[in-house]
Amino acid sequence: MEGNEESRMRPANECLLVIDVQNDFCPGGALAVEGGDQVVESINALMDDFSAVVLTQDWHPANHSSFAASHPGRSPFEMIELDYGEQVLWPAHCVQGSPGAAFHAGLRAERADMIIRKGFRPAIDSYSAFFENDRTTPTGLDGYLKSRGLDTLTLVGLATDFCVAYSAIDAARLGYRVSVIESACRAIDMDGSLAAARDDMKRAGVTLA
Ligand code: VGL
Ligand code: ZN
Repeated sequence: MEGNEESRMRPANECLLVIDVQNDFCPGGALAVEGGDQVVESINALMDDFSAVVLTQDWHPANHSSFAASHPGRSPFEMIELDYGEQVLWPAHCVQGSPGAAFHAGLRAERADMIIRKGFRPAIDSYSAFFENDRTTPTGLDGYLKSRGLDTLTLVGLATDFCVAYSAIDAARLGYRVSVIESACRAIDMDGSLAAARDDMKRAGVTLA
């Protein structure tokens, strides 16, 4: 990072959790986040400071229930009621195996110890890296981190107000020490969702760095 080439290695209990740095969330992608590709360089640099790096990958079947196209007559960014509660309808994105689901080509994905995929069940979306949107179905990440003795998490990636915030809040609830480096995140920010997500994260005890 500018002005500081020095990298300070974090202790062995710390993990860098990189959320959804995938082509569809970058400019030109199906659910592009403004400036989404701008996080890649700083995330790559941060990877050198951590002995544990985990990536998440949004990974939906083509008929996923979070896609507007799966609900005749509905449009992207509308809300809908699903079995587990309210769900935003999104443009089809991060379809399993598609170029849009791949990590940004500049991301040092080879540095990851673990890649956790989420949102692969047709009937449930999963913003959080820990629980699907029914808030109860686990992804398995908690078990992975705990069994490696990783209890302190730094989150970065896309999008601040959805997958990053949901992951950070769940992690805090699960007892992890959690910080989010906002300069290495970008937001969708629909209808004030970024301000709300920042408030929710702070209330959950997440440090916004
Ligand atoms: C995300 C909306 C739908 C995210 C994923 O990564 O923040 N947002 N799927
Ligand atoms: Zn998604």
